[in-house]
Amino acid sequence: GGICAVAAVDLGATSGRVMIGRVGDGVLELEQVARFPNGPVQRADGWHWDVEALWGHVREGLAEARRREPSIESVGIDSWAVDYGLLGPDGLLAEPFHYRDERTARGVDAVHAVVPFEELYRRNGLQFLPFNTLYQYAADPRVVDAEASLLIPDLLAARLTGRRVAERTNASTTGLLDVRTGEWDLALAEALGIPSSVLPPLVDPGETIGVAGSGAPGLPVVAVGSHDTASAIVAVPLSTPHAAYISCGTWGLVGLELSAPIVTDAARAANFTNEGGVDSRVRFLHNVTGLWLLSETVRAWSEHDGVPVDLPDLLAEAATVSTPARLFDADDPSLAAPGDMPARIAALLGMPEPRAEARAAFARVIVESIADAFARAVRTAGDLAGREVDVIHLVGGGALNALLCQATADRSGLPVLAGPVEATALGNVLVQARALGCFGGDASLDDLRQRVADAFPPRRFAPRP
Ligand code: LRH
Repeated sequence: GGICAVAAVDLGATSGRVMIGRVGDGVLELEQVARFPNGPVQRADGWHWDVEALWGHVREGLAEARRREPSIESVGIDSWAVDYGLLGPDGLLAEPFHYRDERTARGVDAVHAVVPFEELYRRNGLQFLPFNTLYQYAADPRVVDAEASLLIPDLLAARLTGRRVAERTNASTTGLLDVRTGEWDLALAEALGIPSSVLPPLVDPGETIGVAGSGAPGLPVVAVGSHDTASAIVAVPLSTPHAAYISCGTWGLVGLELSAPIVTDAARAANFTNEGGVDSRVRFLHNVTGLWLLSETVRAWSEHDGVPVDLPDLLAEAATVSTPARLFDADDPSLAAPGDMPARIAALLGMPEPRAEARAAFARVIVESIADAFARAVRTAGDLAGREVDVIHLVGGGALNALLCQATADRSGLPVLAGPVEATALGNVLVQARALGCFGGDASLDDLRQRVADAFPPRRFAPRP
């Protein structure tokens, strides 16, 4: 058969990319067309995303992708969850906030005063994260003035097509979807003073959102798992219900794929979430602070030194030091905000900030602390779901970090299968390709995952005693 080509826009919390995906018989490949930095930008009123810059990069990247591969049939967009732009008649009312801006704390109290967390969990199934969209709305008075509120991928899709929709997997991270029906919980929105008019019609991965205008003339925009984690889980080569996954980038999303949500008291107490997956699967997982701890540490040292600190070099050296005796809780809330990361970690450890010659050992403590949190979350996921977990798939950028993969295997006592690194972009590409009919008829998630396993055999890390 022939080859299908699609474009994938994948916006991560540290960088964004435009890729060409090619899919066919025995073919599954990605070509990176554009990569651009992304991250929190500080303005007078707090941390934001520079969405205008992202939009420019996306448009240019798509133009370049189509120059290189004129047969591209569609584009799909994914990004981090929860953040939104409020739209008025002339576009954005204001620059979207970054979920790490601390204004969300005010929203938490306001929401819980109206709907206690226990009830919220029963209704939306989400773990408590202070930046879930419903808390952000409670700290954002402009929401009542908006015509619509669009999550970041939907915002870009609307710029391309003129259509305002809410893709369902990402909408599940707002806290305003009913965890049982997958529809907007309008009664909840009303109770929280969020006008139902700002909540756009829901679409599912695989549906065509529209055809792009001047941003990418004539190109169909297809909904994918627009929550990056939903796309990543599509491309985890899970082969049994006993497999857990860790989607490891800025965050480590640790859990299981289920067919129905678990909203028990125990799941709530363990802070496990039930996010919406592609094909109505449930992403039953916990957010562990992931590579953010390393990237922020390296950023602080680079700023201090005035020259960039090389992460791969640092990790290679970290692998040579002995296993640290003391760890810190990677999930500690004090590590959420940008800036001063080495100082904040040192404070948790009760020690001074490391001098230059102790940096590798410090990096090792960070890696082991992340791995420890990963292992605990895998164990909890299995306990809560009543499943005997026997293997962990680790996908995303973290799969390149052999030290982290091995430490996760060692601390969990389970084999870690690392890769693909590009799970999110692959999941984005596969869902588009399926929607375009490139697989001839219907392909199940199992079929898609088999293609991933064939094209990207994972690297195995056996647990050491
Ligand atoms: C990972 C991610 C995660 C969310 C967080 C805001 O990029 O989408 O799934 O919890 O960002």
